[in-house]
Amino acid sequence: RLPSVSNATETERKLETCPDNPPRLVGPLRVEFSDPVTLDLVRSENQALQPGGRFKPTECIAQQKVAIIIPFRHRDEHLKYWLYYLHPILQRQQLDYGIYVINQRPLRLGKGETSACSFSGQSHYASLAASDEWLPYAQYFGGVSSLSKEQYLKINGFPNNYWGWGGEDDDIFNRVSSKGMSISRPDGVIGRCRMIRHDRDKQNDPNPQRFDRIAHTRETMASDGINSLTYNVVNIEKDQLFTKITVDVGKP
Ligand code: NGS
Repeated sequence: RLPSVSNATETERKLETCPDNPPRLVGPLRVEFSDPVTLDLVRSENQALQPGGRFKPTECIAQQKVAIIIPFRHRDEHLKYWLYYLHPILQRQQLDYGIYVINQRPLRLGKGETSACSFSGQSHYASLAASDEWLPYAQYFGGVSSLSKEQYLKINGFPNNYWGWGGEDDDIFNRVSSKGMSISRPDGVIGRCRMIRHDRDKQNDPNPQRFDRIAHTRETMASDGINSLTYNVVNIEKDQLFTKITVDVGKP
């Protein structure tokens, strides 16, 4: 017998595509950062996850396959709440998804320095998209954004030549707009987000070169991006809730 051309399993072939409106959405949620949350609690509440923070619905075939990429450094307290609130939402949305925490290999912190976390309520939402709830300026592209693989490759990925705080998101805005793409900013009903307020990180001062860099994105983007990216993978950890990839991206 000839091997099947499709790699879908027998069960998948019988399933229908998930509906446009997933049936178990619950609407707005109360999001609090004062309640204690542990990773074990999140694991016990998300038992349908596959190792590495992977999920796909069993009742239908997901319309979207999404990699959620979290650039990460010293924010374990924030990540815990993120996982607690987002995993159930993404499952109710019937997405085929995976959570990838990209951990920039820690700089050596001085004695007594830890990453600071302070929380207070502030709405913030952005995606290839950002709602009106928190838009510091019209071209803002920070926070949460989404791109298809094709869109990402069209802009040659993200810049590698920004060190320290600020401007890298403006560079991505320049890339997107210079390729003639428009940015959709869903309203606060479809696109909702809650920002975890925090202090500026230590050893991450504003980058004095950022204004000069964003003035030249159009000239630099063809040679600086995914095609010039270099890094070393230091460790890959597959937790039930996420895949954490620790990378060394070098230094300025
Ligand atoms: C701009 C920064 C962006 C930053 C935004 C919001 O000034 O990278 O502020 O910052 N651009 C430059 O510095 C060129 S925030 O209010 O979140 O601290 O995302």
